Amino acid sequence: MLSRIVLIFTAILFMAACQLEKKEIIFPKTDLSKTALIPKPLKTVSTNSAFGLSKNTVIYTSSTDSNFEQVGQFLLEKVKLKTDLDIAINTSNSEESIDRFIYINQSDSVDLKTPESYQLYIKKDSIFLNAKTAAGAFRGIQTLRQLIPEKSNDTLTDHPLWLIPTGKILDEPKFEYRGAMLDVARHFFTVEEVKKYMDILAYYKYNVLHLHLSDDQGWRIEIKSWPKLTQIGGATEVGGGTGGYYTQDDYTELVEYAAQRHITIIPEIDMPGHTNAASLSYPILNGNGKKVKAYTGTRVGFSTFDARKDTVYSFLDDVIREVASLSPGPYFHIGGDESHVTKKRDYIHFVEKVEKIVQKHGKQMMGWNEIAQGNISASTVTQLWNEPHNALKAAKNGSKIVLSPGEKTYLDMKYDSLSKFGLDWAGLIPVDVAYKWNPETYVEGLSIESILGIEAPLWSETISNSEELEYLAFPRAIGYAELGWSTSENCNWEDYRERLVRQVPFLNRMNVNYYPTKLVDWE
Ligand code: TNX
Repeated sequence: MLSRIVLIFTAILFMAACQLEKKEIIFPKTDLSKTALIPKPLKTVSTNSAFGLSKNTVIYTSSTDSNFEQVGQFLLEKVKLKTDLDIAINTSNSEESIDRFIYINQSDSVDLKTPESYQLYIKKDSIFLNAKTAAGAFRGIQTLRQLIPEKSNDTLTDHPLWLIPTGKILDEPKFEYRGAMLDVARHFFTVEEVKKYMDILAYYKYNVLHLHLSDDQGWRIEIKSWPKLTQIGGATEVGGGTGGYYTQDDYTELVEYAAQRHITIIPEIDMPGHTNAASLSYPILNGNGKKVKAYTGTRVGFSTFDARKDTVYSFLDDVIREVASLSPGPYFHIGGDESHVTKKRDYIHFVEKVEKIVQKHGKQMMGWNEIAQGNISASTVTQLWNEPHNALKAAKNGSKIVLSPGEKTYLDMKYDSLSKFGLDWAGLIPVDVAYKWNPETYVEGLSIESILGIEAPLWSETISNSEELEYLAFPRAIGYAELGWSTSENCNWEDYRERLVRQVPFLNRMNVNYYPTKLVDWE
Protein backbone atom coordinates (compact mmCIF):
# COMPACT_ATOMS: atom_id res chain seq x y z
CA MET A 1 0.00 0.00 0.00
CA LEU A 2 2.67 2.44 1.05
CA SER A 3 4.84 1.58 -1.93
CA ARG A 4 1.91 2.27 -4.30
CA ILE A 5 1.38 5.70 -2.75
CA VAL A 6 5.06 6.43 -3.18
CA LEU A 7 4.85 5.35 -6.81
CA ILE A 8 1.85 7.53 -7.60
CA PHE A 9 3.42 10.42 -5.74
CA THR A 10 6.64 10.05 -7.74
CA ALA A 11 4.70 9.87 -11.01
CA ILE A 12 2.83 13.07 -10.15
CA LEU A 13 6.05 14.77 -9.22
CA PHE A 14 7.66 13.56 -12.46
CA MET A 15 4.82 14.82 -14.65
CA ALA A 16 4.79 18.14 -12.84
CA ALA A 17 8.50 18.41 -13.41
CA CYS A 18 7.95 17.68 -17.09
CA GLN A 19 5.34 20.44 -17.29
CA LEU A 20 7.68 22.78 -15.51
CA GLU A 21 10.48 21.83 -17.84
CA LYS A 22 8.32 22.37 -20.93
CA LYS A 23 7.12 25.76 -19.73
CA GLU A 24 10.56 26.95 -18.84
CA ILE A 25 12.23 26.34 -22.16
CA ILE A 26 12.73 29.62 -23.91
CA PHE A 27 14.20 28.75 -27.23
CA PRO A 28 16.79 30.91 -28.89
CA LYS A 29 15.48 32.38 -32.15
CA THR A 30 15.91 30.04 -35.08
CA ASP A 31 14.86 30.58 -38.66
CA LEU A 32 13.81 27.65 -40.81
CA SER A 33 14.28 29.64 -44.01
CA LYS A 34 17.96 30.26 -43.18
CA THR A 35 18.89 26.58 -42.95
CA ALA A 36 21.32 25.12 -45.49
CA LEU A 37 18.96 22.68 -47.18
CA ILE A 38 20.07 21.13 -50.48
CA PRO A 39 18.07 20.73 -52.68
CA LYS A 40 16.23 23.92 -51.76
CA PRO A 41 12.58 23.11 -50.95
CA LEU A 42 9.70 24.54 -52.95
CA LYS A 43 8.20 26.58 -50.06
CA THR A 44 9.40 27.32 -46.53
CA VAL A 45 7.59 29.28 -43.83
CA SER A 46 9.38 29.98 -40.53
CA THR A 47 7.68 30.31 -37.18
CA ASN A 48 10.90 31.14 -35.31
CA SER A 49 10.78 28.70 -32.45
CA ALA A 50 12.31 25.25 -32.07
CA PHE A 51 11.56 21.57 -31.64
CA GLY A 52 14.00 20.01 -29.20
CA LEU A 53 15.12 16.61 -30.39
CA SER A 54 16.17 14.61 -27.33
CA LYS A 55 16.45 11.14 -25.88
CA ASN A 56 12.76 11.37 -25.07
CA THR A 57 11.65 11.95 -28.66
CA VAL A 58 9.66 9.10 -30.17
CA ILE A 59 9.08 8.38 -33.87
CA TYR A 60 5.64 7.10 -34.86
CA THR A 61 4.79 5.88 -38.35
CA SER A 62 1.54 5.25 -40.22
CA SER A 63 0.40 1.68 -39.91
CA THR A 64 -1.48 1.81 -43.24
CA ASP A 65 1.73 1.23 -45.23
CA SER A 66 4.47 -0.96 -43.74
CA ASN A 67 7.13 0.82 -45.78
CA PHE A 68 6.59 3.91 -43.62
CA GLU A 69 7.98 2.06 -40.62
CA GLN A 70 11.15 1.32 -42.63
CA VAL A 71 11.50 5.03 -43.35
CA GLY A 72 11.13 5.75 -39.62
CA GLN A 73 13.75 3.14 -38.86
CA PHE A 74 16.11 4.79 -41.37
CA LEU A 75 15.62 8.14 -39.60
CA LEU A 76 16.26 6.54 -36.23
CA GLU A 77 19.59 5.10 -37.43
CA LYS A 78 20.69 8.41 -38.90
CA VAL A 79 19.72 10.29 -35.71
CA LYS A 80 21.88 7.86 -33.77
CA LEU A 81 24.85 8.42 -36.12
CA LYS A 82 24.58 12.20 -35.95
CA THR A 83 23.63 12.77 -32.29
CA ASP A 84 24.30 9.44 -30.60
CA LEU A 85 20.72 9.54 -29.30
CA ASP A 86 18.86 6.26 -28.94
CA ILE A 87 15.36 7.36 -29.73
CA ALA A 88 12.42 4.98 -29.88
CA ILE A 89 10.03 4.09 -32.68
CA ASN A 90 6.40 3.03 -32.42
CA THR A 91 6.82 2.13 -28.77
CA SER A 92 4.14 1.96 -26.17
CA ASN A 93 6.58 3.13 -23.48
CA SER A 94 5.08 5.06 -20.60
CA GLU A 95 3.76 8.35 -21.92
CA GLU A 96 5.40 10.37 -19.17
CA SER A 97 8.84 10.06 -20.63
CA ILE A 98 7.82 11.23 -24.10
CA ASP A 99 8.64 14.91 -24.44
CA ARG A 100 8.02 15.29 -28.11
CA PHE A 101 7.26 13.12 -31.13
CA ILE A 102 7.86 12.86 -34.87
CA TYR A 103 4.94 11.39 -36.79
CA ILE A 104 5.60 10.05 -40.29
CA ASN A 105 2.17 9.96 -41.79
CA GLN A 106 0.70 8.50 -44.96
CA SER A 107 -1.63 11.14 -46.38
CA ASP A 108 -3.74 11.38 -49.53
CA SER A 109 -3.92 15.16 -49.43
CA VAL A 110 -4.37 16.66 -52.88
CA ASP A 111 -1.58 19.10 -52.10
CA LEU A 112 0.86 16.22 -52.39
CA LYS A 113 1.11 16.37 -56.16
CA THR A 114 3.75 13.73 -56.90
CA PRO A 115 4.65 10.41 -55.23
CA GLU A 116 7.79 12.09 -53.85
CA SER A 117 6.10 15.23 -52.53
CA TYR A 118 6.07 15.79 -48.78
CA GLN A 119 5.00 18.32 -46.16
CA LEU A 120 6.85 18.95 -42.93
CA TYR A 121 5.03 20.70 -40.09
CA ILE A 122 7.51 21.42 -37.33
CA LYS A 123 6.04 22.68 -34.07
CA LYS A 124 7.53 23.01 -30.58
CA ASP A 125 6.31 19.63 -29.41
CA SER A 126 5.69 17.69 -32.60
CA ILE A 127 6.87 17.15 -36.15
CA PHE A 128 4.39 15.90 -38.71
CA LEU A 129 5.79 14.57 -41.96
CA ASN A 130 3.06 13.91 -44.52
CA ALA A 131 3.60 12.02 -47.75
CA LYS A 132 1.52 9.98 -50.14
CA THR A 133 4.11 7.24 -50.51
CA ALA A 134 7.06 5.88 -48.56
CA ALA A 135 9.30 7.41 -51.26
CA GLY A 136 7.89 10.84 -50.42
CA ALA A 137 8.37 10.20 -46.70
CA PHE A 138 11.95 9.13 -47.41
CA ARG A 139 12.68 12.40 -49.25
CA GLY A 140 11.17 14.31 -46.32
CA ILE A 141 13.39 12.41 -43.90
CA GLN A 142 16.45 13.69 -45.77
CA THR A 143 15.24 17.24 -45.18
CA LEU A 144 14.75 16.49 -41.51
CA ARG A 145 18.27 14.99 -41.26
CA GLN A 146 19.67 18.18 -42.76
CA LEU A 147 17.73 20.27 -40.22
CA ILE A 148 19.26 18.57 -37.18
CA PRO A 149 22.09 20.86 -36.03
CA GLU A 150 25.62 19.56 -35.57
CA LYS A 151 25.73 20.54 -31.91
CA SER A 152 23.25 20.10 -29.12
CA ASN A 153 22.14 22.80 -26.72
CA ASP A 154 23.04 21.54 -23.24
CA THR A 155 21.80 24.45 -21.14
CA LEU A 156 18.06 24.52 -21.78
CA THR A 157 17.18 21.33 -19.89
CA ASP A 158 18.95 18.69 -17.83
CA HIS A 159 19.52 16.70 -21.01
CA PRO A 160 20.87 17.81 -24.41
CA LEU A 161 18.45 19.11 -27.05
CA TRP A 162 19.12 19.36 -30.77
CA LEU A 163 17.10 22.40 -31.83
CA ILE A 164 15.21 22.03 -35.11
CA PRO A 165 13.69 25.34 -36.30
CA THR A 166 9.90 25.38 -36.39
CA GLY A 167 7.77 26.17 -39.42
CA LYS A 168 6.44 24.46 -42.47
CA ILE A 169 8.04 23.05 -45.61
CA LEU A 170 6.06 22.09 -48.70
CA ASP A 171 8.23 20.32 -51.19
CA GLU A 172 8.17 18.35 -54.42
CA PRO A 173 10.65 17.40 -57.15
CA LYS A 174 10.90 19.28 -60.44
CA PHE A 175 11.86 16.09 -62.31
CA GLU A 176 10.78 12.54 -61.58
CA TYR A 177 14.24 11.23 -62.64
CA ARG A 178 17.32 12.48 -60.76
CA GLY A 179 20.19 10.21 -61.57
CA ALA A 180 23.85 9.51 -61.21
CA MET A 181 25.73 7.05 -63.41
CA LEU A 182 28.78 5.09 -62.34
CA ASP A 183 31.05 3.36 -64.85
CA VAL A 184 32.12 0.17 -63.06
CA ALA A 185 33.51 -1.24 -66.33
CA ARG A 186 36.62 0.86 -67.01
CA HIS A 187 37.56 0.33 -63.38
CA PHE A 188 35.66 -1.96 -61.06
CA PHE A 189 34.09 -0.58 -57.87
CA THR A 190 33.23 -2.95 -55.02
CA VAL A 191 29.76 -3.42 -53.53
CA GLU A 192 30.85 -1.42 -50.47
CA GLU A 193 32.13 1.45 -52.63
CA VAL A 194 28.88 1.61 -54.58
CA LYS A 195 26.87 1.54 -51.35
CA LYS A 196 28.84 4.46 -49.96
CA TYR A 197 28.14 6.46 -53.12
CA MET A 198 24.43 5.67 -52.78
CA ASP A 199 24.42 6.82 -49.14
CA ILE A 200 25.58 10.27 -50.17
CA LEU A 201 23.30 10.46 -53.21
CA ALA A 202 20.25 9.52 -51.11
CA TYR A 203 20.96 12.40 -48.68
CA TYR A 204 20.52 14.81 -51.61
CA LYS A 205 17.32 13.13 -52.88
CA TYR A 206 18.71 11.33 -55.94
CA ASN A 207 16.41 8.50 -57.01
CA VAL A 208 18.35 6.73 -59.79
CA LEU A 209 21.71 5.00 -59.92
CA HIS A 210 22.59 3.94 -63.46
CA LEU A 211 25.34 1.29 -63.49
CA HIS A 212 27.45 1.05 -66.65
CA LEU A 213 28.10 -2.68 -66.33
CA SER A 214 30.04 -3.52 -69.47
CA ASP A 215 32.53 -1.94 -71.83
CA ASP A 216 35.59 -2.77 -73.90
CA GLN A 217 37.75 -3.12 -70.79
CA GLY A 218 35.49 -5.29 -68.64
CA TRP A 219 32.21 -7.16 -68.12
CA ARG A 220 30.98 -6.75 -64.53
CA ILE A 221 27.78 -8.75 -64.02
CA GLU A 222 27.51 -12.51 -63.72
CA ILE A 223 25.37 -14.09 -66.45
CA LYS A 224 24.70 -17.70 -65.51
CA SER A 225 24.00 -18.88 -69.06
CA TRP A 226 27.23 -17.31 -70.44
CA PRO A 227 29.77 -17.78 -67.60
CA LYS A 228 32.88 -16.75 -69.54
CA LEU A 229 31.63 -13.15 -69.62
CA THR A 230 32.85 -12.68 -66.08
CA GLN A 231 35.49 -15.44 -66.00
CA ILE A 232 37.33 -13.88 -68.95
CA GLY A 233 35.67 -10.51 -69.56
CA GLY A 234 35.59 -9.61 -65.86
CA ALA A 235 39.32 -10.10 -65.32
CA THR A 236 40.58 -6.92 -66.99
CA GLU A 237 40.32 -3.16 -66.50
CA VAL A 238 41.93 0.08 -67.65
CA GLY A 239 45.62 0.16 -66.82
CA GLY A 240 45.97 -3.62 -66.52
CA GLY A 241 44.44 -4.22 -63.06
CA THR A 242 42.61 -7.39 -62.11
CA GLY A 243 39.09 -6.04 -62.72
CA GLY A 244 36.27 -7.75 -60.87
CA TYR A 245 32.56 -8.38 -61.22
CA TYR A 246 29.32 -8.61 -59.27
CA THR A 247 27.85 -12.05 -58.73
CA GLN A 248 24.08 -12.03 -59.16
CA ASP A 249 23.84 -12.05 -55.35
CA ASP A 250 26.12 -9.00 -55.12
CA TYR A 251 23.98 -7.20 -57.68
CA THR A 252 20.80 -8.12 -55.80
CA GLU A 253 22.39 -6.77 -52.63
CA LEU A 254 22.97 -3.45 -54.40
CA VAL A 255 19.41 -3.40 -55.76
CA GLU A 256 18.03 -3.97 -52.26
CA TYR A 257 20.30 -1.39 -50.67
CA ALA A 258 19.14 1.07 -53.32
CA ALA A 259 15.47 0.20 -52.72
CA GLN A 260 15.83 0.94 -49.00
CA ARG A 261 16.91 4.42 -50.11
CA HIS A 262 14.12 4.66 -52.70
CA ILE A 263 16.75 4.61 -55.44
CA THR A 264 16.19 2.62 -58.63
CA ILE A 265 19.17 0.87 -60.18
CA ILE A 266 19.24 1.02 -63.96
CA PRO A 267 21.52 -1.63 -65.46
CA GLU A 268 23.37 -0.78 -68.66
CA ILE A 269 24.89 -3.36 -70.97
CA ASP A 270 26.55 -1.22 -73.64
CA MET A 271 26.13 -2.46 -77.25
CA PRO A 272 26.71 -2.94 -80.18
CA GLY A 273 29.94 -0.94 -79.64
CA HIS A 274 31.94 -0.95 -76.39
CA THR A 275 31.79 -4.75 -76.50
CA ASN A 276 35.42 -5.90 -76.65
CA ALA A 277 35.22 -7.68 -73.26
CA ALA A 278 32.10 -9.61 -74.34
CA SER A 279 33.68 -10.61 -77.66
CA LEU A 280 36.90 -11.58 -75.89
CA SER A 281 34.84 -13.99 -73.75
CA TYR A 282 32.83 -15.32 -76.74
CA PRO A 283 34.59 -14.45 -80.04
CA ILE A 284 31.53 -15.59 -82.01
CA LEU A 285 29.85 -12.28 -81.06
CA ASN A 286 32.50 -10.12 -82.68
CA GLY A 287 31.63 -8.11 -85.77
CA ASN A 288 34.67 -5.96 -86.48
CA GLY A 289 36.47 -8.60 -88.53
CA LYS A 290 39.58 -8.61 -86.35
CA LYS A 291 40.96 -11.07 -83.84
CA VAL A 292 39.84 -9.95 -80.37
CA LYS A 293 42.50 -9.16 -77.77
CA ALA A 294 42.10 -8.00 -74.18
CA TYR A 295 41.92 -4.20 -74.08
CA THR A 296 43.07 -2.08 -71.13
CA GLY A 297 43.54 1.31 -72.82
CA THR A 298 41.03 4.18 -73.03
CA ARG A 299 40.22 4.51 -76.73
CA VAL A 300 36.56 4.17 -77.76
CA GLY A 301 34.68 3.14 -80.90
CA PHE A 302 36.68 0.18 -82.21
CA SER A 303 34.49 -2.76 -81.20
CA THR A 304 31.11 -4.04 -82.35
CA PHE A 305 28.83 -7.04 -82.12
CA ASP A 306 27.93 -8.70 -85.41
CA ALA A 307 24.49 -7.16 -85.94
CA ARG A 308 23.55 -9.70 -88.64
CA LYS A 309 24.16 -12.88 -86.65
CA ASP A 310 21.29 -14.78 -84.94
CA THR A 311 23.63 -16.05 -82.20
CA VAL A 312 24.17 -12.44 -81.12
CA TYR A 313 20.44 -11.99 -80.56
CA SER A 314 19.99 -15.27 -78.68
CA PHE A 315 22.97 -14.26 -76.54
CA LEU A 316 21.35 -10.88 -75.87
CA ASP A 317 18.03 -12.50 -75.11
CA ASP A 318 19.74 -14.49 -72.32
CA VAL A 319 21.70 -11.52 -70.98
CA ILE A 320 18.73 -9.16 -70.97
CA ARG A 321 16.44 -11.81 -69.43
CA GLU A 322 18.86 -12.51 -66.58
CA VAL A 323 19.70 -8.88 -65.81
CA ALA A 324 16.09 -7.70 -66.20
CA SER A 325 14.86 -10.37 -63.79
CA LEU A 326 17.26 -9.05 -61.13
CA SER A 327 16.29 -5.40 -61.70
CA PRO A 328 12.90 -4.31 -60.35
CA GLY A 329 13.09 -0.85 -61.98
CA PRO A 330 11.25 -0.05 -65.22
CA TYR A 331 14.30 0.49 -67.46
CA PHE A 332 17.02 -1.52 -69.18
CA HIS A 333 19.78 0.61 -70.73
CA ILE A 334 21.39 -0.72 -73.93
CA GLY A 335 24.09 1.96 -74.27
CA GLY A 336 24.22 2.34 -78.03
CA ASP A 337 26.88 5.08 -78.00
CA GLU A 338 29.94 5.47 -80.19
CA SER A 339 29.41 2.41 -82.41
CA HIS A 340 31.86 3.83 -84.93
CA VAL A 341 32.67 0.54 -86.64
CA THR A 342 29.07 -0.68 -86.99
CA LYS A 343 27.57 0.20 -90.42
CA LYS A 344 24.72 2.67 -89.97
CA ARG A 345 22.05 0.32 -91.36
CA ASP A 346 23.35 -2.51 -89.17
CA TYR A 347 23.26 -0.21 -86.17
CA ILE A 348 19.64 0.75 -86.80
CA HIS A 349 18.66 -2.89 -87.42
CA PHE A 350 20.39 -3.82 -84.15
CA VAL A 351 18.77 -1.13 -82.00
CA GLU A 352 15.30 -1.91 -83.31
CA LYS A 353 15.74 -5.66 -82.72
CA VAL A 354 17.18 -5.21 -79.22
CA GLU A 355 14.34 -2.87 -78.29
CA LYS A 356 11.91 -5.74 -78.92
CA ILE A 357 13.97 -8.06 -76.71
CA VAL A 358 14.04 -5.51 -73.88
CA GLN A 359 10.28 -5.05 -74.15
CA LYS A 360 9.72 -8.81 -74.26
CA HIS A 361 11.44 -9.00 -70.87
CA GLY A 362 9.11 -6.40 -69.42
CA LYS A 363 11.33 -3.31 -69.51
CA GLN A 364 11.37 0.03 -71.25
CA MET A 365 14.53 0.54 -73.25
CA MET A 366 16.90 3.36 -72.50
CA GLY A 367 19.90 4.32 -74.62
CA TRP A 368 22.38 7.11 -75.36
CA ASN A 369 21.23 9.69 -77.92
CA GLU A 370 22.55 7.74 -80.94
CA ILE A 371 19.66 5.24 -80.60
CA ALA A 372 17.26 7.88 -81.93
CA GLN A 373 18.66 7.15 -85.43
CA GLY A 374 16.48 4.06 -85.32
CA ASN A 375 12.71 3.92 -85.36
CA ILE A 376 12.29 3.60 -81.61
CA SER A 377 9.06 3.43 -79.59
CA ALA A 378 7.66 6.30 -77.59
CA SER A 379 8.19 4.28 -74.40
CA THR A 380 11.97 4.21 -74.99
CA VAL A 381 13.96 6.84 -73.09
CA THR A 382 16.75 8.68 -74.87
CA GLN A 383 19.68 9.98 -72.86
CA LEU A 384 21.24 13.09 -74.36
CA TRP A 385 25.00 13.39 -74.04
CA ASN A 386 26.22 15.07 -77.23
CA GLU A 387 23.56 15.27 -79.96
CA PRO A 388 20.59 17.57 -79.26
CA HIS A 389 19.18 16.85 -82.75
CA ASN A 390 18.77 13.16 -81.92
CA ALA A 391 17.14 13.99 -78.58
CA LEU A 392 14.74 16.34 -80.39
CA LYS A 393 13.95 13.64 -82.95
CA ALA A 394 13.17 11.15 -80.17
CA ALA A 395 11.03 13.70 -78.31
CA LYS A 396 9.05 14.43 -81.46
CA ASN A 397 8.27 10.74 -81.57
CA GLY A 398 6.93 10.89 -78.01
CA SER A 399 10.01 9.64 -76.15
CA LYS A 400 11.11 11.12 -72.86
CA ILE A 401 14.60 12.57 -72.58
CA VAL A 402 17.15 12.36 -69.78
CA LEU A 403 19.63 15.23 -69.98
CA SER A 404 23.31 14.44 -69.44
CA PRO A 405 25.06 17.00 -71.62
CA GLY A 406 28.79 16.29 -71.51
CA GLU A 407 29.82 19.94 -71.17
CA LYS A 408 27.60 20.43 -68.08
CA THR A 409 27.01 17.13 -66.29
CA TYR A 410 30.04 14.92 -66.94
CA LEU A 411 31.51 14.24 -63.52
CA ASP A 412 34.61 12.81 -65.18
CA MET A 413 35.56 16.17 -66.69
CA LYS A 414 38.34 17.97 -64.82
CA TYR A 415 37.35 20.94 -62.63
CA ASP A 416 40.29 23.03 -63.82
CA SER A 417 43.80 22.58 -65.13
CA LEU A 418 44.97 21.50 -61.65
CA SER A 419 42.54 18.57 -61.36
CA LYS A 420 44.28 15.38 -60.29
CA PHE A 421 41.81 13.13 -62.09
CA GLY A 422 39.47 13.40 -65.03
CA LEU A 423 39.39 14.05 -68.77
CA ASP A 424 38.75 17.27 -70.65
CA TRP A 425 37.29 16.40 -74.05
CA ALA A 426 33.99 18.15 -73.16
CA GLY A 427 35.81 21.05 -71.50
CA LEU A 428 36.71 21.85 -67.90
CA ILE A 429 33.68 21.90 -65.57
CA PRO A 430 34.28 24.04 -62.49
CA VAL A 431 31.69 23.82 -59.69
CA ASP A 432 29.88 27.00 -60.77
CA VAL A 433 29.63 25.95 -64.44
CA ALA A 434 28.21 22.60 -63.31
CA TYR A 435 25.49 24.48 -61.39
CA LYS A 436 24.70 27.52 -63.53
CA TRP A 437 22.56 26.11 -66.33
CA ASN A 438 18.89 25.45 -66.69
CA PRO A 439 17.87 21.94 -67.78
CA GLU A 440 14.44 23.25 -68.81
CA THR A 441 15.86 25.56 -71.46
CA TYR A 442 19.14 23.80 -72.28
CA VAL A 443 17.96 22.23 -75.55
CA GLU A 444 16.21 24.76 -77.72
CA GLY A 445 12.87 23.40 -78.85
CA LEU A 446 12.67 20.62 -76.26
CA SER A 447 9.54 21.08 -74.18
CA ILE A 448 9.57 20.60 -70.41
CA GLU A 449 7.00 17.81 -70.74
CA SER A 450 9.54 15.78 -72.74
CA ILE A 451 12.21 15.99 -70.05
CA LEU A 452 12.16 13.03 -67.68
CA GLY A 453 15.05 14.42 -65.69
CA ILE A 454 18.79 14.82 -65.48
CA GLU A 455 21.67 12.47 -64.80
CA ALA A 456 25.34 13.04 -63.98
CA PRO A 457 27.57 10.30 -65.46
CA LEU A 458 30.90 9.39 -63.90
CA TRP A 459 33.12 7.52 -66.37
CA SER A 460 36.01 5.79 -64.70
CA GLU A 461 38.96 5.81 -67.09
CA THR A 462 40.98 7.91 -64.60
CA ILE A 463 39.59 6.75 -61.23
CA SER A 464 39.63 3.40 -59.47
CA ASN A 465 38.47 3.76 -55.84
CA SER A 466 36.08 5.69 -53.57
CA GLU A 467 38.56 8.42 -52.80
CA GLU A 468 39.10 9.22 -56.48
CA LEU A 469 35.41 8.81 -57.28
CA GLU A 470 34.52 11.30 -54.54
CA TYR A 471 37.11 13.79 -55.74
CA LEU A 472 35.34 14.05 -59.09
CA ALA A 473 31.75 13.61 -57.89
CA PHE A 474 31.76 16.02 -54.95
CA PRO A 475 30.82 18.73 -54.67
CA ARG A 476 29.47 18.83 -58.26
CA ALA A 477 26.92 16.03 -57.75
CA ILE A 478 25.35 18.06 -54.91
CA GLY A 479 24.62 20.84 -57.40
CA TYR A 480 22.98 18.46 -59.88
CA ALA A 481 20.76 17.22 -57.05
CA GLU A 482 19.42 20.76 -56.71
CA LEU A 483 19.07 21.29 -60.48
CA GLY A 484 17.02 18.09 -60.67
CA TRP A 485 14.79 18.77 -57.68
CA SER A 486 14.36 22.52 -57.12
CA THR A 487 12.46 24.97 -59.32
CA SER A 488 14.69 27.11 -61.54
CA GLU A 489 13.57 30.15 -59.48
CA ASN A 490 15.01 28.43 -56.40
CA CYS A 491 18.36 27.70 -58.08
CA ASN A 492 20.64 30.61 -57.38
CA TRP A 493 24.42 30.27 -57.37
CA GLU A 494 25.14 32.90 -54.68
CA ASP A 495 22.59 31.38 -52.34
CA TYR A 496 23.65 27.83 -53.22
CA ARG A 497 27.38 28.35 -52.60
CA GLU A 498 26.65 29.42 -49.03
CA ARG A 499 24.52 26.36 -48.42
CA LEU A 500 27.20 24.22 -50.05
CA VAL A 501 29.93 25.15 -47.55
CA ARG A 502 27.57 24.15 -44.77
CA GLN A 503 27.58 20.58 -46.10
CA VAL A 504 31.14 20.13 -44.81
CA PRO A 505 30.22 18.55 -41.44
CA PHE A 506 28.11 15.94 -43.25
CA LEU A 507 30.80 15.29 -45.87
CA ASN A 508 33.43 14.96 -43.15
CA ARG A 509 31.26 12.65 -41.07
CA MET A 510 30.78 10.49 -44.17
CA ASN A 511 34.51 10.65 -44.86
CA VAL A 512 33.97 12.07 -48.36
CA ASN A 513 37.05 13.21 -50.24
CA TYR A 514 35.41 16.23 -51.94
CA TYR A 515 37.34 18.67 -54.10
CA PRO A 516 37.77 21.93 -52.13
CA THR A 517 37.17 24.30 -55.03
CA LYS A 518 38.35 27.89 -54.54
CA LEU A 519 34.98 29.10 -55.85
CA VAL A 520 33.34 28.79 -52.43
CA ASP A 521 34.60 29.94 -49.04
CA TRP A 522 35.15 26.71 -47.11
CA GLU A 523 35.28 27.82 -43.48
C1 TNX B 1 32.15 9.19 -73.95
S1 TNX B 1 29.35 9.53 -73.13
C2 TNX B 1 31.60 7.95 -73.71
C3 TNX B 1 32.27 7.03 -72.78
C4 TNX B 1 33.55 7.60 -72.25
C5 TNX B 1 33.34 9.06 -71.93
C6 TNX B 1 34.51 9.71 -71.29
C7 TNX B 1 29.24 8.20 -73.79
C8 TNX B 1 27.90 7.77 -74.02
N1 TNX B 1 30.36 7.56 -74.15
O1 TNX B 1 32.51 5.80 -73.41
O2 TNX B 1 33.90 6.91 -71.09
O3 TNX B 1 33.05 9.73 -73.12
O4 TNX B 1 34.20 10.99 -70.89
